[in-house]
Amino acid sequence: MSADSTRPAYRAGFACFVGRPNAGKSTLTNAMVGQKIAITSNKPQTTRHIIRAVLHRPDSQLVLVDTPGLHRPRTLLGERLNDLVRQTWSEVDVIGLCIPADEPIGRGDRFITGELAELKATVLAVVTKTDLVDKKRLAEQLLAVSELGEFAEVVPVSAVAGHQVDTLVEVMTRYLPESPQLYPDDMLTEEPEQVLVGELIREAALEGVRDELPHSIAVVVEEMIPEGRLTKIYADLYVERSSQKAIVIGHRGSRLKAVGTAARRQIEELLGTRVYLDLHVRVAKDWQRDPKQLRKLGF
Ligand SMILES: Nc1nc2c(ncn2[C@@H]2O[C@H](COP(=O)(O)OP(=O)(O)OP(=O)(O)O)[C@@H](O)[C@H]2O)c(=O)[nH]1
Ligand SMILES: [Mg+2]
Repeated sequence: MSADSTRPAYRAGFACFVGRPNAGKSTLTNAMVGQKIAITSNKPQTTRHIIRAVLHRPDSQLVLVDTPGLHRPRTLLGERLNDLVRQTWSEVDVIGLCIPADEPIGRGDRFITGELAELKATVLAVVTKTDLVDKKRLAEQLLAVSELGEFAEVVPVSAVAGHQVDTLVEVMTRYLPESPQLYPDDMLTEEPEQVLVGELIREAALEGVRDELPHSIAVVVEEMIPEGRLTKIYADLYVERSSQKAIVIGHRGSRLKAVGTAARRQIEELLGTRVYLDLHVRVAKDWQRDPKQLRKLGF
């Protein structure tokens, strides 16, 4: 018997999750990849950079594109991020609309569902954070979601508990086109290390700050110098006002020190070397609304 006649066709393509901020898109992306590629936090609008992660299987390659949450923009940055999201939608084969199991379906979800219906991609509904609700509530949410729009499938999943994560990979792969391999075998992401490192610093800085401050934080990695088993990293953490700078630095620099320590641990894991992190806090006045500053900060 020839092996080829029984083997399923090789499939490869792109998929992304969409949904309101905090729906669990980045956490799910990491769980599916089995490695931390995207940063996550309990603050809305955590993701600002498009990150691609490649899931290799013997007969498929699923490229997951993590995008920011779609929201009503209040700044130029917000508008740019929404544009990035819509551009990604037009480029992927499969879209997973994420709706948390523990929150009622809202106007935002209806709005997004309407927009997705216009696209050529296959749209699945993904009910996230199923570990937060009981069976009855989950069943109700699955029903409500299936009535929300025309979805190819409705898949419940918990990234934190690891429930149904592999099933979701399988389902998404099923809707990819037949295609030759898109990326080399061992490639996990094409994002430059500098971007990932900056994101890990921002994630650490988001811990414990609130109100407007999380949105005002941006990180730029200026230099990464490998020196044998050590990597020296020079980075700037930007805020929008000097009052915010004082909060980020903390009493006698205590907060900044804690942020540096937390970030360094994560970066060491990513790079597999020891890390020396030189972190400075700077003010870029109202950068979220300033086109020149946005460019400088990589948007
Ligand atoms: N209990 C539980 N919490 C989850 C799960 N997935 C995500 N979360 C939490 O939900 C919050 C938001 O997760 P993110 O993955 O950052 O959400 P996001 O959709 O990427 O958010 P933005 O990037 O802001 O659009 C974090 O505090 C996560 O820990 C899950 O399966 N179960
Ligand atoms: Mg995210």
